[in-house]
Amino acid sequence: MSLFPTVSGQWGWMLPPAYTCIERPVQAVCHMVPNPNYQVGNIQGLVVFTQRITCFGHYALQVKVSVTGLPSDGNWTYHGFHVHESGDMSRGCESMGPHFNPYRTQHGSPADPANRRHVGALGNMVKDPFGNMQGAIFDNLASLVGPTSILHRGVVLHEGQDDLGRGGNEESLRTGNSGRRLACCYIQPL
Ligand SMILES: [Cu+2]
Ligand SMILES: [Zn+2]
Repeated sequence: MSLFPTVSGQWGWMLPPAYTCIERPVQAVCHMVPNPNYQVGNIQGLVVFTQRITCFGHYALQVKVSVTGLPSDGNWTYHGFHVHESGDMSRGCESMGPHFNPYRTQHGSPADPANRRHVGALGNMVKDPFGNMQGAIFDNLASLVGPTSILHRGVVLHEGQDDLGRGGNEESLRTGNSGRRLACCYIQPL
């Protein structure tokens, strides 16, 4: 016996298809590799994206990051961490293009409203004095479904700190002055 009784005739159009309302967690992974165009340190890492998709919409995207082997001067440092437009790593991290920016807005902080940040602007990740990075981000704009989906795009970890659009120059509103690309990866749906 099926969940919905069979209704035929003039009322058949009222039945929802059985798959319209399935609650599910969606996941994606990204295996960080050093930028072949700029090899510093001995970088390895993993980014895991998890999001609950429900019948009524979706929850914030959880981004878990763990990276080791970053070059370190022995201090805690901030590093720009973004989703870039393309998943293309054929010419290293540089071929991943600019920040993922479907709404054609200026660069900003993940706390800024959607019209004043890039969808890919996930802000900064903190590196410890030993060259390790461990942490989680929740983001309300970047998603694994819909128009702001980051699937098949790229994650780039930068050498410098993202000024979150507050740097007072033109580059700040484009890239956050995060500097060179240390490592990157392709966002692969699980
Ligand atoms: Cu970036
Ligand atoms: Zn940006």
